[in-house]
Amino acid sequence: MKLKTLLATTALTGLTLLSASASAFSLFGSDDDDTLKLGYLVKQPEEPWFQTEWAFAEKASKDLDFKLIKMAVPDGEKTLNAIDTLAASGAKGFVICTPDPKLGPAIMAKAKSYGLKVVTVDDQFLNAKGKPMKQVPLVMMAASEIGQRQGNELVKEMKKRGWDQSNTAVMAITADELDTARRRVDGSIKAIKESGFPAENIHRVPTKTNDIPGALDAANSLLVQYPNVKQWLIVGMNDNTVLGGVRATEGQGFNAQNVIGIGINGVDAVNELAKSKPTGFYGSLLPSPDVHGYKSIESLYKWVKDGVEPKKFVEVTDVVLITRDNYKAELAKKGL
Ligand code: FCA
Repeated sequence: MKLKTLLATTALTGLTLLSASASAFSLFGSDDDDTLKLGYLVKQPEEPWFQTEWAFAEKASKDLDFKLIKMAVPDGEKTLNAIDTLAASGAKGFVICTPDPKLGPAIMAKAKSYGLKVVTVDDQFLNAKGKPMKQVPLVMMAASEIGQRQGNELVKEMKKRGWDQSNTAVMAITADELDTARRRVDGSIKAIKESGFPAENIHRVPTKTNDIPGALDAANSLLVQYPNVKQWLIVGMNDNTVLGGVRATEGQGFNAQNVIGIGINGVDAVNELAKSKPTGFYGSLLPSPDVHGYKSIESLYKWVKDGVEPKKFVEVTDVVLITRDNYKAELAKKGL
């Protein structure tokens, strides 16, 4: 299925669920209906990344014959309400990408009170001391490695273009409170430094929100501080962060000739790569949202159905650089 059709279908089913979510019973059936029900809760349903996870979780639900309940949980209150709704519908567990890792203990306490099993995806829970809750199963991308790959690809493209490193700078848009984001960006900066790039030309700026507007604001505040930079390399934890950075450089008159941005997620960059003219967004690292979506819910299913405990940590390492030249073919390889 083409990515656009797949995402549109997922978004529509997601919306139907959301708009009707007032009544768990009318929506998902009651407790005495014996179809197995499992939830898939995501923090940012507007990101194609999460829509792709949902689509592949849906595929698993068809292959394995259970009912998938997709829910958007953009904040803590919605997350805890969603768990109540799931329990009332008779669901036996859920996969979650939490809107805030610090909600981990509250989510686990509520899930436990209803006897629901929990598998986390993408973002790891933190306990009250701010330490990872390693006892909760987690499926996530190899954050540091993918970050390093981002750094290496940026340097490779910069060298290919023969840029003078003395007037080139790195804009690294950070979100350090999210562990996976911190590890990706740190990995990227490490790789750039190791290539011999001047450390004093690497500038970090935190984003307030993990979306394009947040990253755009962060990037704007950085750009005004360095008016003499002639070329920018843009680092960020995902496509939207890097897209925000690229949009900010465009506002200052930069373009595809003097900006190289490489995102992470891939599926969130399709519209940008499909534009008729190239932009400063050179490409994106496409990991495996399909694997995350399928494997996480499959492991939950086996846990609920057959008592097989999931692995505590599944790290997904596959990643491919997609650019304007190869993105269609690479997405097609994954069935997107
Ligand atoms: C985090 C990011 C998402 C995606 C995911 C794998 O949750 O916010 O965009 O990169 O990790």
